[in-house]
Amino acid sequence: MCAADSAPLKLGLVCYPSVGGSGILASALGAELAARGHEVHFVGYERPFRLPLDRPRLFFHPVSINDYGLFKYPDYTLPLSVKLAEVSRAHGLDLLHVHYAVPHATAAILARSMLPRAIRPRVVTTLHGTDTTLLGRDPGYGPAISHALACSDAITTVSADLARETRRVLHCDRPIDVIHNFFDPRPPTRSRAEVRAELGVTDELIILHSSNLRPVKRPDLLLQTAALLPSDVPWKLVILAGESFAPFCAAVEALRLGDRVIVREKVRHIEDYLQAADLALFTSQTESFCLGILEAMFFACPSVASRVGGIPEVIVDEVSGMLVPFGEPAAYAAALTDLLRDPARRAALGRAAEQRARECFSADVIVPRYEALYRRVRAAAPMDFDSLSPAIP
Ligand code: GMT
Repeated sequence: MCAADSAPLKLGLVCYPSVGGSGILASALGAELAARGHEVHFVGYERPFRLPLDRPRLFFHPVSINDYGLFKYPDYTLPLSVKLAEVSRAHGLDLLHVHYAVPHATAAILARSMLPRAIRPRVVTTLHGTDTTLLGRDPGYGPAISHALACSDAITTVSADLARETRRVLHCDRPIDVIHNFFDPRPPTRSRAEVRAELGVTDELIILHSSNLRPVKRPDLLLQTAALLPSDVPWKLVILAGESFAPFCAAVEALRLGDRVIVREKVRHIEDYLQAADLALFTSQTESFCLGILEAMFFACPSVASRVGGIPEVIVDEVSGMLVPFGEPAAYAAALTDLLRDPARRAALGRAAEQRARECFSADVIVPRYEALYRRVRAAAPMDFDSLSPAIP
């Protein structure tokens, strides 16, 4: 390897700053890259939720959005592209790595084309899930996503399943690098006993669910499943909600789950709650990976989850968790009930889950794969965009 190959990189990262898996993953990646000596510049309308403050080589550049009277809908893509071009130029960025295609990949390729050829950064697009599975199918977005992928220097997906879906839905025939998600747990800030006391839990088993509660997460099935769990085993369902839980309070009451469900919104120290959990439940309809499952695995907490999308790449069924056909509350409840009643089995699955998380999905395994991709892309000749086949022929 020559010196240039191992030199630190200058990277621009873009993600949604809200509590969503793609933003959480991008924030963790940025922090890890900065800790490994690279210079990392986040660009976006808000500082990402889990991005650590005051770390060397980690910067945030806000994009200001003007709500001009003429616009019915404020535009973010153009100011983002201008800011990306400015930051690239000012800091000599090698590469822009955008997480979630819409609108970040389009903004990045526009930023690149605004700059003189000699200083154009490469563009890496990471697809996270609904940018392919939902927006990719939308005729108002699909061709723009296909075009942005065709113009990206490299494309990654967070699971092999999402790579297959991307080829199928977006007719993408470019190479796709599958790089699974990772998690790097911070030490909890409180003890397990302290967290359980805060939750008002005494001898009950904690079933955890963490998500942004969007419709694909199927919070309806989550609550219906809880309503079928046995009453002779002490348990509580702890929901860590990335968004407001208010829309679901009526369902909790209707299902008579008021004394079983405990909600915490937008928690900053998720590790505190992960260490207190005994089981986790994910009833998603689609899921390219499901970072929530992985976070629980790092704390030896096995999940019962839908057998959909990339989840079978995370959980080995009946070894490091339980996979259940999607959509049947009775099936999720049966799997959970078995585990609630069987501490030895729960512990065995938990141990296997933690081992798998550390061996396959730790920062030390995954981050070097992104670094290798960046170096490969930087070393390659710039793409010839004039030879691209048009997204709208
Ligand atoms: O695709 C989405 O729904 C958004 C995205 C997010 O930002 O929350 O979630 C996706 O990305 C996560 C991180 O890679 C994955 O763990 C989630 O499985 C995935 N969600 C879906 O595929 C529904």
